[in-house]
Amino acid sequence: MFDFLSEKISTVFTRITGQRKLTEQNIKEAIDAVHDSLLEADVPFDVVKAFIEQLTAKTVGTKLLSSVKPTEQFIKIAHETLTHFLSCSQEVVPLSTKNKLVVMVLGLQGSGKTTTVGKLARYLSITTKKRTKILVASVDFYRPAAIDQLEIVASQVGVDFYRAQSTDVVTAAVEIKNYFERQNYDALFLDTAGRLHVESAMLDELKHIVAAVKPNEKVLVLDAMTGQESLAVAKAFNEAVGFDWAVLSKMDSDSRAGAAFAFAFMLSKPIQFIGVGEKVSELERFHPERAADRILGMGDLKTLFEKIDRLEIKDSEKDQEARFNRMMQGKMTLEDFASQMHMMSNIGSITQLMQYIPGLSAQKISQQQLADGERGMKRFQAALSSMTRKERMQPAILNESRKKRIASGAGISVADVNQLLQKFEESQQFAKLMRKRGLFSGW
Ligand SMILES: Nc1nc2c(ncn2[C@@H]2O[C@H](COP(=O)(O)OP(=O)(O)OP(=O)(O)O)[C@@H](O)[C@H]2O)c(=O)[nH]1
Ligand SMILES: [Mg+2]
Repeated sequence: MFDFLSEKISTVFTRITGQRKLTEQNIKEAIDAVHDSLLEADVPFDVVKAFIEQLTAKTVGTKLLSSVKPTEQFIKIAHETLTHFLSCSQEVVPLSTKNKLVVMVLGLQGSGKTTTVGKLARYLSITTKKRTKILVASVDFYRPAAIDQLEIVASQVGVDFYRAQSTDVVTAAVEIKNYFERQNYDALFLDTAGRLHVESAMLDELKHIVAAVKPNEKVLVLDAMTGQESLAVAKAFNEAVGFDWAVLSKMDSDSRAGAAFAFAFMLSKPIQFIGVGEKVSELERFHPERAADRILGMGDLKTLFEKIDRLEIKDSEKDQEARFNRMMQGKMTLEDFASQMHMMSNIGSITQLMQYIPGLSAQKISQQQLADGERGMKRFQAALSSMTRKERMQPAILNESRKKRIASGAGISVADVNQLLQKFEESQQFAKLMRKRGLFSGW
């Protein structure tokens, strides 16, 4: 997400870390380099100026140099200043289901509203413990296929969809709200129409919808690819309709993330989520502290763990425990191997995973190696899925003719199947070895 900025700024910090002594002069040089990197990342000039002033005030001429570890101290101060800068003084908890939740999604045409409605509905359905009844609906009557698009998204996510009978925007909004209440839903996500530019007709219409449905959270979707322009858009929406928090979509694009950097400072509202791809699962929470980690090149393990946690909800605790016990006893089956692999592929591709792991930035491993790794995983998955359950539970029964059948069913070679079995055998041996050495004791 902040790759561009991170690449520039982490180089500055790596250089400092490599120096044995820190002087006023090299602190100043580092701050100047941060200044230039921010401008290059498309952060508005005034915002860069404000940030550099804060950073300078906390470092130059302070007791930093006489501290025990000046370099660590400097990086810590930079991290704190950055976190504070990306944070919003207003603490807002998004998607609160304490009361009935009505979320209205606003934004320009093509900013990603409909996709974001699906992503947020999915996020809510995964993260709430109790069974939350979620409804999505749209009052976008401008583009003929807009409502059908939302219906498809709803079915992908597995939430309910309602199509208003009326095609008058405000009447339809009231109809949707009534349906939501009558059917006793817990949460409603209302998709709205966008226009190409901020214009008074659109803003007036949104105001009428707000008055009709009284949303408790108004969410602005901004396209990160539009850079600084998106900040002006946010200001216009805020003045005319108001909003509570924002989602920055298309952060997977090679946009320079200047808008994300400047948002809290300029709007005094938080970014709560970022869109990182077209799929409904490609949504992440935005955490200022973690964004600061990333910008400074500290990786983002926390986001990765959260992704894993969310998946674990689906994998029942009992299954996990049983699998773990089998692994401890060196009795893991190919069935276990398959579910582990399935979980991995749900978390994301290897390339995606890499960016979260500090020190493992994708640059250090060649694209070719990554692509080979991904292909290998896919072949393994294909082989596993063309085996019968019995074969997965007792791989010892796999003879040559069974292997041939699996290979042709999966569209791979017998050598690939053998390679899978060998990897599986290695992992079994490894588990046994760990157990022998008592490394599992105390779990
Ligand atoms: N790469 C990427 N594409 C996205 C993301 N969010 C949305 N898109 C794509 O952006 C395009 C527009 O998304 P929509 O959700 O239809 O946007 P919208 O704001 O509802 O558009 P209108 O209804 O026409 O105003 C689609 O092709 C989406 O797949 C994202 O986070 N990353
Ligand atoms: Mg739409």
